[in-house]
Amino acid sequence: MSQEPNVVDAAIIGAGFSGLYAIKRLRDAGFSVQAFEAGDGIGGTWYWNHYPGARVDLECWDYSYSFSPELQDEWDWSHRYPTAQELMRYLEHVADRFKLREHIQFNTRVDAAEFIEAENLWLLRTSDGKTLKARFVVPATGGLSVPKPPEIPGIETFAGEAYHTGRWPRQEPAYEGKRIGVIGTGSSGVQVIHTLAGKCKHLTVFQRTAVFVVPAKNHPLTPEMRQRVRATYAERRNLSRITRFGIPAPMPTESALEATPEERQAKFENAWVNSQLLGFRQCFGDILSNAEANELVAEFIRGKIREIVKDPATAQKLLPYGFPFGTKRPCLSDNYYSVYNRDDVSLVDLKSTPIVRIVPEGIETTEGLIELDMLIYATGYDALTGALTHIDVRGVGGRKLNDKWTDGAKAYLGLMTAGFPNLFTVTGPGSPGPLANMSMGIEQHVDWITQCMEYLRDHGIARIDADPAAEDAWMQHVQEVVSRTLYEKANSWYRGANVPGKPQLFLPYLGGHGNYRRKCDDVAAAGYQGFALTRRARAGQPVADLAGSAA
Ligand code: NA7
Repeated sequence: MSQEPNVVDAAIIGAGFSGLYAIKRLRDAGFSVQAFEAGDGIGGTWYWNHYPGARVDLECWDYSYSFSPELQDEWDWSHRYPTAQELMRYLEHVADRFKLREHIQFNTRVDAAEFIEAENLWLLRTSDGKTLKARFVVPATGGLSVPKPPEIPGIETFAGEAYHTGRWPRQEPAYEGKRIGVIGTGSSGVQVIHTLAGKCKHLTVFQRTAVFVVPAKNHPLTPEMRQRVRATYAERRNLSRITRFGIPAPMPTESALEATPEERQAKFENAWVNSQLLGFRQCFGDILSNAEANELVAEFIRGKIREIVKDPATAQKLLPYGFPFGTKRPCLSDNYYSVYNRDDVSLVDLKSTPIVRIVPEGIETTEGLIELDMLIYATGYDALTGALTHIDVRGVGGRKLNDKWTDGAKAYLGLMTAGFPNLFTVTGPGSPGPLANMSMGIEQHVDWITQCMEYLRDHGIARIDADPAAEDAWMQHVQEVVSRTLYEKANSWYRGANVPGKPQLFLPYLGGHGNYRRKCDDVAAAGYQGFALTRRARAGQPVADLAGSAA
């Protein structure tokens, strides 16, 4: 499409799951593409998060690309939940098989992106001191890519080794014989804890909020298991495209409160034994919307914790309270609770024993010094918006994205933020994002973006921007939907509550992957309703504005 030198059709930021697929789809549709990746390899989230025990928490059949049946058939997953390392091998294979690497410039960060209105082009500045112009920008930057350090005084004084799970060193550290402290008990912390317990001299867990951890039931896959899935893969994917969570499991409608105690017990017990991330939520239709129904699940899991953890005082500290089950992502682990029965693992409950400061020798709590050789920060991310707000993005009139998002991020359908034309926010604020299968959501977004760019090319349209009114209405709808659930009762990263000073707004769309996909398709079919399209100027003709109508 682009005829000018040093101008590409699409600049893609990031070479993880979404960046790789964006390169493929846009290139195959005839667009020139240039991707930038800060790391020295592909993989995105999986490149940075390869800490001990890092695994995906959706089954491999679902957390993988669906665009190529050949790819599905030829790739043999080893486990139900693959490790970060295996996911990296998969993504490497995808990059090689579809010849994507030649479009990626590694070790290069996009520092700034400025929209040049007169040209309808974005000017990107990269960390190698160069610039590039692009008609479209596709930040495939991921929702969990900017680590959030713990806000603890003295952090810089620690004399031992210190790592954040989201920036794990390429050279695996040695753990044997070391006294290791882990701060944080979200998904990353839980995976680190159950993996390092028994592999170091002593493990001390610093827990601020106890989480719900359900069995992973991870296991190796046999050729027969793979064959069973392959035989119905197409149906599985088709079903996933219409469900709430983007996996092949429709949600029930019956209420937990209408079931008998015996029926509930049987369903919960089955969810525990045949566990998976959404198992408990699939027991009844109101687990995420009715506090009483939710508490039944919460109490069932607390009962399991009491059964597993032998020391009642430790068990008590591990019981999750203060937020409904499922409103922070539950964690998967087959041995998390039982590691607390080991003599070489101890738990510090920061609610009763807060950290005073980090010192060269370790962590000083209100009950004294805990000496450590290694500190692991599993303290999460500046999620969903962090990757974009860390780039100096300036749209129409030089407006900074950070200024626009001061009171909370906004994007129409999670795809575009008004005033920043031709910039697509892949799985952005207002899309289901992390509250549905991310790999499904990524493909849906990249497909939509590709089709949109094809439409613009075919209709001589130079610029597309979200209509501010449509954007406001959509974000209001996002808030209305979440208000019908229990999600806002948790201080989760879904609403920026984990980052001090970050505006608090619930960003993922909870209307369900299937409904959302339909809405996006309808908007496109109606000539991009809610978007303003501007036709390319021809000699002697003024630029025409087409408000969300077909050309
Ligand atoms: P999360 O889920 O944000 O968890 C971070 C954990 O770190 C959580 O337990 C936090 O406690 C804790 N934390 C954060 N800051 C501090 C400080 N300053 N002191 C003590 N503890 C702290 O991040 P993860 O990396 O585990 O998982 C992110 C997602 O990746 C996950 O949801 C899956 O989708 C995959 P808090 O709960 O805030 O009290």
